[in-house]
Amino acid sequence: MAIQLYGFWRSIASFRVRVALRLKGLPFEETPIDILTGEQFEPGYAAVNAERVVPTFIHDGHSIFQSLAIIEYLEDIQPIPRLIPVEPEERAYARSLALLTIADAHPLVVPRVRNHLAKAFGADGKAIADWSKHWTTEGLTTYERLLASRPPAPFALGAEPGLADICIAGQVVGAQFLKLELNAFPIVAGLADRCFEIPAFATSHPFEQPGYKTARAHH
Ligand SMILES: N[C@@H](CCC(=O)N[C@@H](CS)C(=O)NCC(=O)O)C(=O)O
Repeated sequence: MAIQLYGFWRSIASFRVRVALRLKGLPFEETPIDILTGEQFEPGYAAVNAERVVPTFIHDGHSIFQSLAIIEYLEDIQPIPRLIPVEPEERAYARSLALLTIADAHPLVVPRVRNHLAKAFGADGKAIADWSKHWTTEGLTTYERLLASRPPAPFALGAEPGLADICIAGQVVGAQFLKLELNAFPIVAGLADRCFEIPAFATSHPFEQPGYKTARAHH
């Protein structure tokens, strides 16, 4: 059955799901929800996703949200190629690396948090950018420490790219949005470079999405 994805070009969580779908060779159609203009709150989409966020994944009559849940579902319906190792310890390590950005770093820089900083605390554009740079750098710093103690070979868990690499590459995309230098994070940067040599990653990058190209043409 056809796979439909509600996403947005700039959404790092949508990026994660796009890469997983492409690594698994599963065709999908993406419907954009502009989370910068507030389309996520319109009644039509609010009925699709109770959390009013992207991505939402629709397959076979099921609707699934949260990028990690979606990627684990993909792993269940199409186990090859594996994105999450089978051995319990490796599986836990892959999920730990994933949650570092999904649960800890990325949620601090999403539009609803940035908007709340402005509304509730009067933060201006610079203060919000500094906030985002701080938390994005924290995430990169932790990834660099982890990858230094277990060097990529050549990907985070071994020979093939998987869930952990998708999440680390997404954290690097966040740094690119903020024009952060990656010099202090050479192992993370090297891993991301290897990922973006792979078409599934390269074609899923926010700047490769039609919505980005349209937005840029209008500015
Ligand atoms: N933990 C969620 C994150 C979902 C999320 O926050 N998505 C962002 C875009 S990356 C969003 O839709 N934000 C809308 C908003 O903040 O108002 C996941 O991994 O799917």
